[in-house]
Amino acid sequence: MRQVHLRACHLCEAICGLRISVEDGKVIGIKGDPEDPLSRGHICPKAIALKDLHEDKDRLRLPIRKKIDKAGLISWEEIGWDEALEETALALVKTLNSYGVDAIGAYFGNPSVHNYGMLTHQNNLFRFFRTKNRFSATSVDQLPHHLVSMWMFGHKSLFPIPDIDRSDYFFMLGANPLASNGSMWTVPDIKNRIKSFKSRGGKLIVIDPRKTETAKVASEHFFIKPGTDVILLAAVLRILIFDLGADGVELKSIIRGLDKVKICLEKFKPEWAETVTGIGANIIRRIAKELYDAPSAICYGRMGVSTQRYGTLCQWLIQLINVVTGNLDKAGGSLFTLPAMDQVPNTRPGGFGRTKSRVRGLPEFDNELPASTLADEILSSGTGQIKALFTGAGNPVLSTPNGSKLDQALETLDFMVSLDFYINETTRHANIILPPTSPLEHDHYDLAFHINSIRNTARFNEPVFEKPSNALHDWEIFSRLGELVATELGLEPRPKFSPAELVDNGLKSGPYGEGKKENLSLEMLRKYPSGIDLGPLKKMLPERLQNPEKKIICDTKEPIEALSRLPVEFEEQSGSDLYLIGRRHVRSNNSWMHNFRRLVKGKNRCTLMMHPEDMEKRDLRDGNAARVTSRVKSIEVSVEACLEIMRGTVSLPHGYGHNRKNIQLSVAETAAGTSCNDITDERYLDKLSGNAAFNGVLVSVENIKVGEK
Ligand SMILES: Nc1nc2c(c(=O)[nH]1)N[C@H]1C(S)=C(S)[C@@H](COP(=O)(O)OP(=O)(O)OC[C@H]3O[C@@H](n4cnc5c(=O)[nH]c(N)nc54)[C@H](O)[C@@H]3O)O[C@H]1N2
Ligand SMILES: Nc1nc2c(c(=O)[nH]1)N[C@H]1C(S)=C(S)[C@@H](COP(=O)(O)OP(=O)(O)OC[C@H]3O[C@@H](n4cnc5c(=O)[nH]c(N)nc54)[C@H](O)[C@@H]3O)O[C@H]1N2
Ligand code: SF4
Ligand SMILES: [Mo]
Repeated sequence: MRQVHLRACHLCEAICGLRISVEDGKVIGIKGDPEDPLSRGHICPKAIALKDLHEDKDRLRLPIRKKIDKAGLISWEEIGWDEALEETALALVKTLNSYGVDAIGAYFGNPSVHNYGMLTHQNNLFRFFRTKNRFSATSVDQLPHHLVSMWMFGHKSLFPIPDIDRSDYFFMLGANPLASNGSMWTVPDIKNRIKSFKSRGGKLIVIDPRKTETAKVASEHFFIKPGTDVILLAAVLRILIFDLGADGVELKSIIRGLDKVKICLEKFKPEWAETVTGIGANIIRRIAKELYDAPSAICYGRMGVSTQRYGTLCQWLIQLINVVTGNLDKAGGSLFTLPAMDQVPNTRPGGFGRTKSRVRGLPEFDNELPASTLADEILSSGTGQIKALFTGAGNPVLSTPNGSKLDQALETLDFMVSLDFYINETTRHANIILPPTSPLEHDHYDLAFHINSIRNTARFNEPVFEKPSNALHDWEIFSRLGELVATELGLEPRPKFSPAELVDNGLKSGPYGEGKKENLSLEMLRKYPSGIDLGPLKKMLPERLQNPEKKIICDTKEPIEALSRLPVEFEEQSGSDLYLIGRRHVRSNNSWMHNFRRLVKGKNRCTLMMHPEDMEKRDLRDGNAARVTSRVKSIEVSVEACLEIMRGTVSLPHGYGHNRKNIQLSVAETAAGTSCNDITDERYLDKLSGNAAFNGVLVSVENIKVGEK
């Protein structure tokens, strides 16, 4: 019998609604759900691959333990859950008892934020291991957004969300939502939203060193020299404040410390910005004026400006632009969400720099250290050295800077356990891999992405398939491990609640819960599996601000000092070298969706895009093999001639490099590509936050044949 299940796609931040048809226990079709209030039927090609993920022969169904024979050959044996969990719990407790809590390291990857059970239940285990050595994909991604939100609005998760559906003007830097489907901005069906924005007369300006898919549908696109956006943004803010007198309009009475920002802006004249960024002073003036004059406007930046050497200053300046133009907390500008499960009042606001990493002295944020120093903390001996590592839903060997150093470091651990359903470039180093259920076998609620959404919506989905008898969900693995560790330590485990029960409580006590007109509960959401629309984003200031003053704080010491140092500190990176930037493709998803034939078929996508003039100087032709060298290492890649990339810049996607030994990704291995994070630099960071700077890494490129002559 055919059944249609309604379920969110959890693969990216767009959280599209799906209609999954199932017959005889098999997925026979996946389509968009037109009833979903947010995605309105939109999906991208990755959604169909949920079937492939579910059926993938390489996906682990049972725990495995590594065996190494006398000749050093590695094999894996399937073991029972009891054995696997006990061995893991004992190894972690042993590490704790022998070396102290900081000897236990943890790294959580991106999908842990897309799987609510991993969020709700991590602490069932980690409440016993309050280690300083916690790492996650945050510090190779959106760390600057959290810091800026904490500094300005009083909470790490208070993100201003671009209200594109009601806006008149959009100034977008370093984002390519047509490929990524939006980030820190849950905005499914972005292509049509941009289309209707433009047909209403909206103007979209894109700043990017590559003429991306998004730049192509923009009203105007300007190339920028990688890593220089901070100067552009400071120049725009200077014009707004100095020349146009922008002061926040209606926000004026709740802004604190703008005068201090103003003092630091003096040097950022548009003429200087032109020489640094490559964007004309007259264009910078015009953009500032248009932002000022537009009835409503958005300034938004993503990976291209977050993961570069001034990531935090860029995000801070972006929000200051939204504030002074009066576009924060305004329809058509950027507004805060009010999610049905509102974590803002119930979670830690975040903290910064309260501890430092042992080896390099990098600051903590919200009890996590920058992933760029994970390898150092494993390799450098001394008190606090990581001896045992827990990874969950991550692949830092391919996704963090200088991944090959981490690759080597992982081999030196006493013990490693990975919560993952693949043997990938990272988990191959584990002693034990604990595979959770397939995503279609557990229920789903988007704890994280309703916070970033362009409308307030809520949706809960039942599992598509029953859980197999011998399988555990991610959250059950955390619970079981927590219980075992508690027994070992003679402590109490956390009370048993399922993620669904926690969501039910959160909904009932939330802003649309019991006693409110919506009366939301899990029972209610179950009746509407396409989701419930709670309306457009609304004005919420100053009440929503989480600092005691209820003010928008502009004069936080750290960014103010960094901005005042910038004119003297800003070094022109120069020479005959090239800047490396990343790119995303709609059929790929970080490092882990290359094992599905329907997504990877076609021409090689792991190419180094390069402008023909830069190629000619290096005697390179389209398709040639080239050696790309950074401070860290050299790799070999195939070059792709591209007129749409700025001269002096080269682009290589991340997440490839599936040619390492002993992984088990049979399709990915056939189109292995090269890991661009073998040449990104763990010492090239956004200094203010410790976030990775993937974009703007200096590299040289040479024709391999020429180089070898
Ligand atoms: N050069 C460069 N590097 C980058 C980036 C870049 O733009 N350029 N982008 C960075 C960004 S933004 C990010 S977010 C990171 C991502 O980096 P990571 O989060 O470290 O890696 P992913 O590739 O997302 O790997 C996800 C892993 O989770 C597993 N997984 C998937 N679903 C589940 C699940 O439900 N449960 C469990 N237990 N496991 C699951 C997959 O099998 C896979 O092994 O990469 C970063 N690295
Ligand atoms: N298909 C697909 N979708 C995804 C992902 C994926 O891997 N594949 N990953 C998901 C994740 S984890 C994330 S975080 C989001 C990321 O979402 P986005 O940030 O929207 O995606 P990117 O493609 O990384 O866009 C960054 C852009 O910045 C540009 N850029 C590079 N350097 C600079 C610079 O110095 N200045 C400026 N102005 N621009 C620069 C790049 O050319 C690129 O176009 O995407 C999510 N969605
Ligand atoms: S855009 Fe694609 S991958 Fe992202 S949620 Fe929608 S269907 Fe899934
Ligand atoms: Mo990300």
